[in-house]
Amino acid sequence: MYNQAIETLPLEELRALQNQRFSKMLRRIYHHVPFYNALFKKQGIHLEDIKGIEDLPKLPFTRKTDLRDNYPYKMFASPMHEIRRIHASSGTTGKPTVVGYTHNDLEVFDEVVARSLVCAGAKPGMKLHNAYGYGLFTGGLGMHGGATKLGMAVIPVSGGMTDRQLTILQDFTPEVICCTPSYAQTLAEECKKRGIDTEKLAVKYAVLGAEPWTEAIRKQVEEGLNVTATNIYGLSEIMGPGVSQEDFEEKGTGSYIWEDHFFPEVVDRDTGKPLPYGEEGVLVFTTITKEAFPLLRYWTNDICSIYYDEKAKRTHIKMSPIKGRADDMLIIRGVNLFYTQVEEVIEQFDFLVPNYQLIVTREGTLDNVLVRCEVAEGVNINDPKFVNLLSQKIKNTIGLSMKIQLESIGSIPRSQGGKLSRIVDRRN
Ligand code: DLL
Repeated sequence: MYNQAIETLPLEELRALQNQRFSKMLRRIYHHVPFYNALFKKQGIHLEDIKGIEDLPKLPFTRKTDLRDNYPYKMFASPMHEIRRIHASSGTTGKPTVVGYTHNDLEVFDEVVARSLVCAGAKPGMKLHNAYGYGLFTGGLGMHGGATKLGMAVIPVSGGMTDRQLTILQDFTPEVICCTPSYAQTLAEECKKRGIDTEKLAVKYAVLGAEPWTEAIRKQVEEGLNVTATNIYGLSEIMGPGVSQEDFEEKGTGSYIWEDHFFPEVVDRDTGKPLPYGEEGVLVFTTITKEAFPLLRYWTNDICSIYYDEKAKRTHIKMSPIKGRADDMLIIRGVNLFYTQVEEVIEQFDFLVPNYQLIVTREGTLDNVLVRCEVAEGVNINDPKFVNLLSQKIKNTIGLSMKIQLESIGSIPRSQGGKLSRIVDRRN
């Protein structure tokens, strides 16, 4: 572990630490962020009534629209001369969300990424092939800082230019690679196409995140690149990558949330009521150590559950893989649908590979989904048996009839380096 004392801190001590940090954070936002000051006054919230994190449900959520309304710097709790870095995440509409970091914030960022990298299998002395985008996106510089802190040699490749990525992967002998899962699929596929013997590559671990992915992609990437692949989660508003990370020896049991810095809740998406551990809802974070950009009960819109895993190496809470973002959820004939649900069905068939796309159309008042999915090598796309198997399974597990179009390898768009959109919505 990178920070054994903290990562295995007994729960009571962790709670005490969180409470102490939370109380400080509350005072900071009240006194330094006019938005929160006005909100607390408007809602009649008095700081002395908030005793600790157990009182979080009494406090309001912060939403993406609040950040947009306070664009670009009005949510900052530190003066500009204390800000050392600015990142931004572009939404689908309108202005980006701008986030800032003080020197201390960047130290924390490095710490949580260093912890995450060790959790993923990395060690000091190894080389990191960093294929997350550098720039305003937090992925590139975020992973870079944490890897440096851990004592790795960072190869700052950034995303895209697949030819160059493959040369570096072979010649620079990195033991660890990080990129989006969809780009790892692209790299795995290109290795195969070019006859690169992945047994000969030094790379052993892949740290994948920034978009939802399931076991189907894990299997494809692990086999295709000859690596152990784990999940890294995060968002710019809360920090960037390294809010949570899956352990390479505990694959499939969820990702540790570094809860000495980011306090999680899962709430009902309609009522906002906190849900018990293990129940699926919207993930909400309160940052308890951030200086420049502290957020109270930030509504991530990401759907998952959180739970303690008694068999785990660390004491921190875990989160399940993100099913999708609430605003990316499709409602098809009254049924809620995340694309990861289709991916989970695809995983069950050896004749399919998880290169797929959902095309949503509307005929009259009825919404339809067409699943385009590629087949494994040598599978006949015209054999109705395969279409029937997939469409039946989708109907039985998701409860929706979808049209299926099987396609040969290479037909469906690939990630060119960053996040990949798997839904094409043609309804408007
Ligand atoms: O994607 C930060 C990051 C970089 C995370 C590199 C991991 C690796 P944003 O661009 O602000 O930040 O996007 C954040 O991406 O709210 C989720 O919807 C999604 N997301 C991030 N990681 C995962 C993941 C970065 N592991 C948004 N699984 C988040 C599923 C993820 N979704």
